[in-house]
Amino acid sequence: MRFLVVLACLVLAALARPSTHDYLHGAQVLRVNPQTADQVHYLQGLLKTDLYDFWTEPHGTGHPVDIMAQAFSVPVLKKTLEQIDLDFTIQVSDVALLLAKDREANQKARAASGKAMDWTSYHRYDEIMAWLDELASTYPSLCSVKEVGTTYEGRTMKMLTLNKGGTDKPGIFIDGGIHAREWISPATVTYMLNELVTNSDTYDDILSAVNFYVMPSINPDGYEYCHTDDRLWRKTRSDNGSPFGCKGADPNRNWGHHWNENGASDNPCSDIYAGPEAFSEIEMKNVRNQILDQTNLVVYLTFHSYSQLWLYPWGYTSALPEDWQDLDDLAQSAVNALTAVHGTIYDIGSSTNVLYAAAGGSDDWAKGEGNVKYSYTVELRDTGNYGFVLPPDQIIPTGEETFEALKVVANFVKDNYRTP
Ligand code: 0X9
Ligand code: ZN
Repeated sequence: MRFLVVLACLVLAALARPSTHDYLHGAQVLRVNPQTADQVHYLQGLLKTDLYDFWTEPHGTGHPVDIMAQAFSVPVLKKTLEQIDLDFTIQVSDVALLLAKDREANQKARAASGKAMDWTSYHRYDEIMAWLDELASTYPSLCSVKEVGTTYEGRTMKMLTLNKGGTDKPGIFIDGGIHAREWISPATVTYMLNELVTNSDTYDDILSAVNFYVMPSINPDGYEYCHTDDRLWRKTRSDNGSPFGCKGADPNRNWGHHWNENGASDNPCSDIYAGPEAFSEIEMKNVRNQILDQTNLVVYLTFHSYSQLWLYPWGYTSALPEDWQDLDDLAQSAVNALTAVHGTIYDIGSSTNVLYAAAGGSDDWAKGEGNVKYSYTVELRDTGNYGFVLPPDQIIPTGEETFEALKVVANFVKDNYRTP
């Protein structure tokens, strides 16, 4: 009976995620390293209960898993782990403190720079969109901005196109920020875009042969909600009729290729809620339409964090696409160039085999339905020291190394694909 009461309290508290960081005071992130298949299965079961926020998901023995528990449930989690003989280390001892420090670091960097846009701090959605407009007006012969729709809360979504070589060149589609809390993603995408545009003479060979379609922040409502209310928000902000008032769907479980078959939830309160149907989320529909609009896309790159992984389809099954070796080869070259910059190590493989099965991802859709051969999910820095709360002084090094990888991919397209 006592157990049931505790469980009911845990469930209610987990469902009611208040919109301030108060709920994170004393919250901890524990790291466990399952050594047996039973331990992995147990953790996978625990994930499904939605009692804790799994910063990384269990996907096999020897792969560390980071689990965030609110203060009141830390002792319960520790006891649970002890019961299955799982040692843990405390990765973050007070999440609220980590967030407060991060906020301060961001504000300081911001004040020191005084610029409307730079890569020493994380920027708000409107600032990123204003910067896209400014790029297009400063470099009109190189790029243009297109408004591609509005979000659930009415924000305008924009895409920057670089098509110096003409409209029918082979293309690379890049997006960032699908998961709201993964701030290093929009920051890295804008860093790379800035490099390409402001050094266009250096990259003239690439820019003349390859088109780029770039959407740095494709979950704007979620991203803004992170800034204003809950730094650790992952999903969109739509209302899917949850009786508990839970908002949003996981935008990376919402795409229509084997939608909701695996690794997603039907519970609107879950962080991996697939949504009521494929493309229920207007933001994902908007991005999908832009991918479909391009006739000659060769590469799709979607940037996430964290774990330092270069992943390719499939995410819905452990089977591999028949051309997986081509995707693996290009990934290896890209990662070699990335590692050469600051020594950052990445793992490479299919997302089900390296991570876990999770259907409804944008990468699977781009390959399976959008016919984009080289479709990748890149999980940027780090491997868990800061997780989603990567300090702003890591934006530039992350941008530098990831840009080298992008150049390898772009040169590959230039050398191997011609205008039809
Ligand atoms: O689970 C995800 O959506 C991605 N990891 S994250 O920690 N950033 O949430 C991985 C997605 C890999 N691709 C597919 N499963 N299709
Ligand atoms: Zn993500």
